[in-house]
Amino acid sequence: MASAAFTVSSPAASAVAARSKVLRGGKGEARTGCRVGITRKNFSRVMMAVAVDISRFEGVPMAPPDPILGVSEAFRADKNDLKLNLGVGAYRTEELQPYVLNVVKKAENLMLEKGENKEYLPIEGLAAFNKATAELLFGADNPVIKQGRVATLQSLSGTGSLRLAAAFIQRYFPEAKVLISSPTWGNHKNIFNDARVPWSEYRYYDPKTVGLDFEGMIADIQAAPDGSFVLLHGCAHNPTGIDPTPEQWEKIADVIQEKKHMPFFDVAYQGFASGSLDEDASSVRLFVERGLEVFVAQSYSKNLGLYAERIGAINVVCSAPEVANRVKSQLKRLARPMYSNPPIHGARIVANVVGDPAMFGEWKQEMEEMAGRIKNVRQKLYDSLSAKDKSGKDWSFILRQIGMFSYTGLNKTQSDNMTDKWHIYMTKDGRISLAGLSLAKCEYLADAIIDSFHNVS
Ligand code: PLA
Repeated sequence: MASAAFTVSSPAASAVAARSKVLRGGKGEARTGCRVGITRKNFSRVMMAVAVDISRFEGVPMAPPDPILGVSEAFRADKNDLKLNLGVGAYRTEELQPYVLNVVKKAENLMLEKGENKEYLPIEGLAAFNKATAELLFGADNPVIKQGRVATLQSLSGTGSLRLAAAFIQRYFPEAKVLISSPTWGNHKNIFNDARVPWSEYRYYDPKTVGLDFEGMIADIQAAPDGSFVLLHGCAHNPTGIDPTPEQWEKIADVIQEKKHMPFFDVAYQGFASGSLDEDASSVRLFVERGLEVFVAQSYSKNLGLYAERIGAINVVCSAPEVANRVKSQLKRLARPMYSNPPIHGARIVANVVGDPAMFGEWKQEMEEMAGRIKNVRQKLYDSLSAKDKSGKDWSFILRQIGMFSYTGLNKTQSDNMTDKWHIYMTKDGRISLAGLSLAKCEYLADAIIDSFHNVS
């Protein structure tokens, strides 16, 4: 029993040992690197499970629903016709239907015609995708690409890329902590927690101005220990929809440089904030132009509508090509035991679309249309709120926010009212996804917001 976490002595414990031996195949063979998951603490619970012969999972509690994806589950269970899902950031048409981009269908047809095989990809992913994704992010003629200073690994969309980078930080920068904005996308904390990377928050949102707390942000980044990682949303900050101005980005870069921090960008919405791929990458490019080493996680869930294909990348800009090679080798080493190698379908779609000038043009047009539709509902929501709300409240902050979301300022009780009374599903932090809203539903949403804001505290 070299692998057990405690010494077996009592008859009862021997029974457990015998049972666990049976469950492990009865041979009691030494399994190096594997520990029986029984500690003194949960030993009695396991004993009880054995005694009454009930599940060995008695000690596993029910997890709470996910604050974002759990909203979609609740929405599906609601039978009311008025229901509206503004929880997850997923683009819908004006008819509130999911949207597959025409250019994606075109690329998929081409792929089908070619009859390509389904062999494993290398650990680092599809070479044509990695080239295309780095060029899209940094710009094709960026010197860092020409000089081979970027380590790019295709990974499991934005989330998987962030998780891989977190594992890298945990392994090679065990002393460092990650600074994340307050608030941020809820899953950031889970990602760093699971990777055992310590994090703390920097001020970002100012409820008084419903804008950026720029002074607070700078002060907190300045006060962090030198060499910290600073997680930044490349564009369309989630959940607030508030981005720094170009001048503010310069100052953020100044402090990060001064403090020898490592900028770590999460770019989940390139092209979706402004409608322009280049404009939405300008924050990242500014840091790269300064010669800094930078981490960037990318996602194609939103801008190409490839949510379920799980396609994205982690890019690490390094000071020299030889450093990039080493970093890449270690990212591959981390990916191999986690998921071995990434899926091919989405990678081929991206590579085909970006690699073909005609399809690339079509994509940009469709992206502009999607971003445009979101801007239209944003305007209509603001107009409806301003016309209907007689209290004199200024709703113009909605127009100042960009991207898929609006951060309404509604608190948890008010958000509960939106769902319980109005069948409008949203996250409990007051965020609504405008990508899930139609022009036709703006007035209804405005009624619900006004009721929740003024009649519920
Ligand atoms: N980073 C940010 C800032 C995000 O908002 C999201 C997605 C991701 C990364 C990850 O996306 P991906 O793994 O699909 O590439 N945020 C969504 C969905 C749209 C979610 O929570 O998973 C959201 O509703 O906030």
